[in-house]
Amino acid sequence: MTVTDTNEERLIDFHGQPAVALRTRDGATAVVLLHGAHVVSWCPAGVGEKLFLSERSRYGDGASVRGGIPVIFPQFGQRGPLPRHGLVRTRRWRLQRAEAGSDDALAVLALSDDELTRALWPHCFAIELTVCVHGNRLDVELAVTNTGASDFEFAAALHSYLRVNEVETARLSGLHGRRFEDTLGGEIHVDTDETLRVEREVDRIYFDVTAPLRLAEGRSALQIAAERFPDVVVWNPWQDKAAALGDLALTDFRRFLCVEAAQIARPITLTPGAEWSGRQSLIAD
Ligand code: TA6
Repeated sequence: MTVTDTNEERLIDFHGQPAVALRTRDGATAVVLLHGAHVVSWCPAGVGEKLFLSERSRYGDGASVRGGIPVIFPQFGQRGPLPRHGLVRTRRWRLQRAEAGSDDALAVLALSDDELTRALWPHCFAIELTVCVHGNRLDVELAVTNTGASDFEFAAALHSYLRVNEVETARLSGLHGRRFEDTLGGEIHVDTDETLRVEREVDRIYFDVTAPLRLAEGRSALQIAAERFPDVVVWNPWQDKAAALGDLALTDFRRFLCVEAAQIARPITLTPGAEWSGRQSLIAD
């Protein structure tokens, strides 16, 4: 990318939190909080908001934002002894770089281990999140480096809350024939449906998904592609669980479907000095 105008990006205040605002020349925008390196907004050029963000979301130290794209590392959910979904979504990251090219804009945020993370997880790491907007496309890449002297193992995910007008009318395709764990009951199934329709609580981990997915609703659609994230989590809490969460309005569960790029079933082992990265790309039709 050629840097042509670094004034296009500036730190803004977003619900009392410092955030990076990205804008391309053709009008695509994204907002990334330093807290959690959390993407809270993405509007492709000429199109409205594509991510769901709860108006009741909590912000600041220790809070995890409800909506956008939470970064999950080094533990997914409660599959281990760490706080739910790991250590990095509730911490403040550093802005490493923000720049604009002739037709794109990107920000790189970084976080390393410190006393608090080592007290919970005794490993030395450096992680970076690169967020890039370009026309109708958003690329989010997570890179993890082992900066310590011994191996560690981790899971990771980009827990994207995709905005829909009415979740019951949305159709997710690309998962037909894939094996999945139904997290609600713990059983393993093979998906026999042509498209996934959400009409009740859904919490599934699909394994070894190789082709891009498509979330369609009416005339609009979003292509969801991933590199080096073999698993896909599909989640909607539905009415009762959403009400119990406390940071969603009554009918908010109808406004999103989480389609998460993930590495869960086979955690990554990193040797000292080694690096891993995974990417999710969202492309609006
Ligand atoms: O990714 C799905 C999931 O693990 C669900 O089980 C669900 O509870 C959700 O994430 C949200 O977790 P959170 O800790 O953000 O409330």
